[in-house]
Amino acid sequence: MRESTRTFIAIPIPDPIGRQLARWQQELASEVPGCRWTEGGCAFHITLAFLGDVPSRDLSNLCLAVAGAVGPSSRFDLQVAGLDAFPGPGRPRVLWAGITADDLAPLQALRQAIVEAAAQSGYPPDDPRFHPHVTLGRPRSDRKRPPVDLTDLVRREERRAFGSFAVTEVVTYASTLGPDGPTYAPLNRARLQGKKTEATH
Ligand code: 2AM
Repeated sequence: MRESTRTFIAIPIPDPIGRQLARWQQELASEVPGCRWTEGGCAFHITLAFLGDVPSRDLSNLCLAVAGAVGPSSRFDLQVAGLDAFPGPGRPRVLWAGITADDLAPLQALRQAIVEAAAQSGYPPDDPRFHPHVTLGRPRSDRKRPPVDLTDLVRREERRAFGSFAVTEVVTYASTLGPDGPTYAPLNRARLQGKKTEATH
C-alpha cells in the first residue's frame, strides 16, 4: 500500500442518471473539441470535500469519522440539471452538470458535517467554497488550441434535466492519477441513516 492516498469524499451519481450523462457527453463531444471527458460508470459524483494526500495509516480513522458524520443525516432528493463551466463558459476548464433541489439545506448540512469531521481528523478540505456539481469533462486549451467559448452551448442546454435521485450514501474515494486521467476507487461507503421527520399538517 502507498504511504499516502489522494482522497476525496463525494455523493455518487446512481447508474440510471450516470448513463444519461454518458449519452449527453457523446452529444456534446462535437461541440467541445479536445475535452477530456469523465469516464462514465462509477466516476460521476458530487464532490463534498477534496482532502488531497492523506497518510494511508490514517484512512480508516478518517472513514470512521465520515461515517459518524453521515449516519445521523436523513435521505434527501437532488436533481441533476443544466450545464455550466468553471471558471465560466467563456474560458471553460471544467464542464459540469448542475445540482438543484426544492431545498438545498440538507445537502449543505451534510457537507458541513463532513468538513467538520475531516478537519477534526486532521484533514481539513483545501477549499472552503462549495458549489455542488457533477464534472462531465475538462476542456483542454494550450498555445495551439485557444479555449472554446461555450456560452451559447450552456445557454442552449440550461433546461436539460436528468430527474431526481435519493441521496442514500456518501463515499470516501481514493483518486489515482494516471496518463489517461484520474481513476477513482471507493474506500468506504457511509449510509445516511437518520429518520425522515414527516411533515405535520
Ligand atoms: P470536481 O468535483 O470538479 O470533479 C477528485 O479529484 C475529485 O475532487 C474531482 O471530482 C475534483 O473536482 C475534486 N476536487 C476538488 N478540489 C480539487 C483539487 N484541488 N484538486 C483535485 N481535485 C479536486
